[in-house]
Amino acid sequence: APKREYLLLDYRGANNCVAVITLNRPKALNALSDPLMQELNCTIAEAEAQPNVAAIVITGSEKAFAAGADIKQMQTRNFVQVYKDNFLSGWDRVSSSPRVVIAAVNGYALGGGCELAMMADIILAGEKAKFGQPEINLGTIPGAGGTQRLVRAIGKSRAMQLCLTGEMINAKQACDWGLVSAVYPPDQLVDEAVKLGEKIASKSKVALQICKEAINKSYDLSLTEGLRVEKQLFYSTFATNDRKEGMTAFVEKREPRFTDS
Ligand code: CO8
Repeated sequence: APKREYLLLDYRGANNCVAVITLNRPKALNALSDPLMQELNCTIAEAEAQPNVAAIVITGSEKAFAAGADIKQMQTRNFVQVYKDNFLSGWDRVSSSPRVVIAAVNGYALGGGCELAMMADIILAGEKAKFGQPEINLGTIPGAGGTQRLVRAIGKSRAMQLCLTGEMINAKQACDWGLVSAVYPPDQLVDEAVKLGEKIASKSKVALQICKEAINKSYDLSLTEGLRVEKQLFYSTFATNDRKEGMTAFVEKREPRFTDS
């Protein structure tokens, strides 16, 4: 197995259907550095390649999901360096996973940490989670979706307020605003995320992937275009065995046996 320095990977749930990636750079509150993000990308690819894996949970510690991009790494860089090196390119790998990605956020999800959580399909939070985009306090702005995904998640006025003040919101607020879908006691959060992953894993993987693709299109397209794409993707499920099995099982009053084909 590849040596991992900044995170842990294990498989949980029935048939090991849920990969759990735990960010593990405690000394820096899981600050996201280039090496950590490279490791995360490789680990996601490894988890995706397991035929049983339908969902990937990304979590951190109870103190921090991730306290943002590594400020010490960025401190001395200049414009030409970040521009030439295309800094942050590849940091959005999570958002293009064909598997279902669940962020289980305990503690701080700040800056790049909040952005990483928003790249997931579903965010669950622990009661002590804190979300924010504090880049403005550093004289900069969010660079991996904070000004874009946050607006879509919570609306313009709230996104403006968070990004312009750098203030944090707690888990309850994040849930009320629709940034996260549920809040759990901190010590139960990862188990709940795995349970959710297991439930999702009982569906047809091909249907899950198509469904994700359709929902993600709503971010990019007008309603008319989005509805058109949805219809085509819906039709495409009729090319799968799983669609036939799902409807046949319903008619025969039994559980479907999906084969991901
Ligand atoms: N980068 C580097 N080191 C960090 C970071 C960070 N973002 N956050 C915390 N650390 C380090 C601290 O320097 C400290 O190290 P040391 O012991 O060597 O001094 C250690 O972690 C513990 O931190 P604190 O002592 O500060 O812990 P506190 O409990 O007192 O405070 C806070 C916790 C409030 C979370 C505080 O650490 C903090 O404010 N951190 C910075 C938060 C922030 O500004 N984040 C935004 C960074 S900019 C950014 O993310 C740009 C987005 C780019 C895109 C990313 C794509 C995924």
